[in-house]
Amino acid sequence: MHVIATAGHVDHGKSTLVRALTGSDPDRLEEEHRRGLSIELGYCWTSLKGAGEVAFVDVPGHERFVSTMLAGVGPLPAVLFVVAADDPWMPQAAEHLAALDALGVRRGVLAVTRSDLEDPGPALRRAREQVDRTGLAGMPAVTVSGRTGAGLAELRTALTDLVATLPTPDPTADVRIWVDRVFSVRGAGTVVTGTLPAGTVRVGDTLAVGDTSLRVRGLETLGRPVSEVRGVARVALNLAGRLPVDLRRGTALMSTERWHRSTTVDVRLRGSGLPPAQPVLHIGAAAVAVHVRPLAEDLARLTLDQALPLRVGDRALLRDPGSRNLWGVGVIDPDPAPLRRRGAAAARAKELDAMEGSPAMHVVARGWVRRSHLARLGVQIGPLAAGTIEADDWLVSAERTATLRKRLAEVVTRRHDPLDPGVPLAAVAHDLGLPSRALVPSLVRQPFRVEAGRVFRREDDGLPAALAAALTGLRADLRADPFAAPTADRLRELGLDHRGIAALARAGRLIRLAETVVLLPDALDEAMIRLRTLEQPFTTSDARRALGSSRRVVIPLLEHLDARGLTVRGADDRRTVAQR
Ligand SMILES: Nc1nc2c(ncn2[C@@H]2O[C@H](COP(=O)(O)OP(=O)(O)OP(=O)(O)O)[C@@H](O)[C@H]2O)c(=O)[nH]1
Ligand SMILES: [Mg+2]
Repeated sequence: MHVIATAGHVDHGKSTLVRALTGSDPDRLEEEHRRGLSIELGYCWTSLKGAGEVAFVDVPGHERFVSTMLAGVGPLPAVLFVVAADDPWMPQAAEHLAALDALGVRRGVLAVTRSDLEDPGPALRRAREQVDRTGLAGMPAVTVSGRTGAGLAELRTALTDLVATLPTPDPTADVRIWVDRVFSVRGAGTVVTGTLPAGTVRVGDTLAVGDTSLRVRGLETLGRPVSEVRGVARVALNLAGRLPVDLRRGTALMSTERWHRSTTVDVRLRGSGLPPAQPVLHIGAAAVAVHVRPLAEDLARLTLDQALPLRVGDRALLRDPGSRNLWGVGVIDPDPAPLRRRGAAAARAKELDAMEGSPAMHVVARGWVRRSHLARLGVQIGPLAAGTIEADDWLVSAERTATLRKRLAEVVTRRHDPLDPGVPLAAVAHDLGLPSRALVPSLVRQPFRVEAGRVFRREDDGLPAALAAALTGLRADLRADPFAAPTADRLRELGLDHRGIAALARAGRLIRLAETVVLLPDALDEAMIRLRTLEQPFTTSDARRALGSSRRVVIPLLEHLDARGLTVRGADDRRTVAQR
């Protein structure tokens, strides 16, 4: 399916043309018929040979309904621009054209209608001249009559050609539907409609409105119930759940946890001069009051009255309702850091210049950031820039990495203690202010290394001479019987006090089972081999016999094995070797 919006001055024949193309009336309201003009958005569809189904969002042309018009064209990439043959170039034709241009709409068909009333040549030339000054320059044109049907075949061909040029959206894309209509259906509850630009929605899916999760109870497209629909499509969703009270046109319905909701956004402005301090931001079907802080001639920070799910590359427009002036907006960063220091705005402007079109710069500008957060912001990180490090969903820029490596050297050196060698990863992460300790190993470079959750300097490798001698003595004692832990007296004789034992334990050279009960690390493997030969579950006495050791050693040894998940202690104090 394809979806096209209409645009053009009031009374120029948009709705009549949509009716001629689709056979249904986009003006549904009694008031619209009575007043002979469109007030709300209208939705009709038809099937075009070679193009499949094409739906139209018919917009009102009256100057009072510009906001509604913007909600209609906002989510759509293509337009049917309608001009009357029997009228001069009119203000809302100009306003609509400027809005389409600002929103970045580049594809459309120009239809000069009411050609049964007057020669369409002059109107076509006037419109062509205007259109060619915009992003829609060169758009194909047809002359038609909504009343007699003249030129309709050519218009259908032009529309078929138009939709053939529209890109096919990704069916796996994250869903964002700007609601354009909300109504209640007796027996079904609340139904909302909108355009699904990309992605897939299924009955039973959960979609979010703000922080609220809603379930898709029913789904319709083009008036038919379906179980699944892929964008682009017009959709009507029957929603179940606690509906927010402010659910209305402009509300965004989105895939849960896939979108960042922006209240501050840095943008590129297109248009003449700077917008006023408080214009209205129109994006999708939403219209939100914003505060503009200029950062450079054509860059600004917008602060939104309401959070919206915005992504890098989104096109929007700013409108000053007083002067009716418009500015195009291109989102560069939907989640900028606050500007604190003086002169920060100028520095930020430079950064934004570099960020536009460069996903890698989003990492550079932030220093570190979660990959999943960038995905929420719509930043598609390609291959990482040289020197960028990645761990546990975090990316750290090459520049930040270099600084962190210098500081890591300082931290590890400062915290160095010869009797407690190595600095725990958590302590390093804390001192560096890192968001995750998982990043530390990637920051460690020679002469540092990571072992057993600690960062060591190469100098730490050699144990102090006294400790090395004590360890040699201990090894000799345990050679014959790995479970004959030396007594407290023997440890003293070997020159091992509490600090010495703790240092060897941290360095992974011995296992400390209790205050003065120590074994060599490979005793654990030997213990497991012997315990496996026992009938399971086994008692403490069984274990003592199998290890040929005393309760002084066996009880803390079994507790140590329990703590490491190697054995499992039952209610009756019997144990089983863990299955793994
Ligand atoms: N003779 C003739 N009249 C037309 C033609 N198209 C529209 N009209 C008439 O022009 C008037 C306005 O037509 P609409 O289709 O409602 O115009 P619109 O652009 O939808 O107007 P808004 O939605 O209010 O902006 C109606 O009275 C139509 O009958 C046409 O091709 N020929
Ligand atoms: Mg109309």
